[in-house]
Amino acid sequence: MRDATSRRSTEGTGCLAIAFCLLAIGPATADQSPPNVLFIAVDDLNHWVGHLQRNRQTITPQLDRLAAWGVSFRHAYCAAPACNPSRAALMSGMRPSTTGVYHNSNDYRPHIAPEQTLNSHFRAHGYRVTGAGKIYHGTYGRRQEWDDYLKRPKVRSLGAFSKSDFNGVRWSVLKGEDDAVGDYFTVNYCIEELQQTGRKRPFFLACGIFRPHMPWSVPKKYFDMHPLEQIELPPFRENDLDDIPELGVKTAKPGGDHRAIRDGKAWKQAIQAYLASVTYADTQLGRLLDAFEASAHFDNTIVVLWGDHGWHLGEKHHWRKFALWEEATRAPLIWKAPGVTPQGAISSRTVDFMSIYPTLCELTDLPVPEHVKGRSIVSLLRDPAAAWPHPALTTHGRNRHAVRSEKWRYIRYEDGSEELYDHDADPYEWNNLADAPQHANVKRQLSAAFPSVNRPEVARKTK
Ligand SMILES: [Ca+2]
Ligand SMILES: [Ca+2]
Repeated sequence: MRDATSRRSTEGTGCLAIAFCLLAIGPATADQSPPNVLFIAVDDLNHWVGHLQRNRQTITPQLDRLAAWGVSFRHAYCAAPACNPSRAALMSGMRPSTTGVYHNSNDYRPHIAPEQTLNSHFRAHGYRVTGAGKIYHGTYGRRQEWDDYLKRPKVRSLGAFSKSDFNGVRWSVLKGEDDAVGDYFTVNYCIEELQQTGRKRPFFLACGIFRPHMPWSVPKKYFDMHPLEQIELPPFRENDLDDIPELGVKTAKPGGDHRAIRDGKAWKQAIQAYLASVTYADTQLGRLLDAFEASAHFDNTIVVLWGDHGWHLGEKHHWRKFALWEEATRAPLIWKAPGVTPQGAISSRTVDFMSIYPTLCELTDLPVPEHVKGRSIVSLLRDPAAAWPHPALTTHGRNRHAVRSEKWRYIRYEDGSEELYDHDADPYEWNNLADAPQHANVKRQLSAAFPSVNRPEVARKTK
């Protein structure tokens, strides 16, 4: 491994002279080859990440290490709170309300052209585009859009010490080591790609880590890092659903997962299993970051890491994603862009994942395709505290949206019912203020961010 300490100190002190720094280095200086892109997705990773401090039980030293290399966003939100529509939107640059791809059952492929995707765009502009693991949802990926993509590896199972299943919320305490889970091989593939040198084309390397997606089955050592007797429940109100519209209560489905888990006295066990899976994913990320730091590409590679949406673990009597509240919509977003991002900064500005496509284009001097409607956040990567008046938008079904500003969350369902939360006073969204007359103006202002076009849902895939 090369000397990371000296590199960091050089960058750190050099950038004290900010004006000089901006002149001296940039994403595409004349004597430098185009920057590579290391594109990392972590499936179902909510905001329980160490440096974001939402849940202090979590153990994520590698996510925190990556954040220390660049800029992490405290208020980053998915375009849709489910795997397929979130990823289809992020990778196409088009919102669910534009494509009609709202749910996991909506196969995006007839509605998003191959040349519209982020990976195709980079490939068309001379990048070697490769990947492994989960970038697109399930079986929906189009392998022909990639120069190479790891086939799903056969993972040799050594069995489990125990298994649990409550209404489909599932986990196992696995025997064996890190290679008992497929992510180990995803990361191996990406490490080998990072170790290549001498290629003529810049690379766009996509690493799709699957944990902490269910089943939360990871080796026992990760459960042992989160002892059951130390697990704490998230902040929670028994009567939290009392002031929520009917469609919101239906979203929470309190009689489903939550009842099964409480009846089974398994709430803390489930949290332990999620935390163990987060730490497993974090550990695999660490293997990737080690290889990246030791590679020839560290100083000329843009890194972006995103979770595809959040996850409830009993807040609002709800489990999983599939909702428009903070827990289901907020996910990590971390950027390292050489010559652009300061080190170890956290931005509080509200951004959503529609920003990723145009931001990557701007950082690499690629044109932004006409169909891509998100806003580049390069200005926030340069100055994480810069003014940013734009709220984040999340969509969960046709005409069902949430707008998030730094202070407010405003949800409007398709029947016109609403929720409004003041995050300055109520960070867990317990008090729905939507009916308070003094907030009518706030709702009116936030509603300007709702999309004007709400395309009908496309066909559902039949099994
Ligand atoms: Ca997901
Ligand atoms: Ca409530």
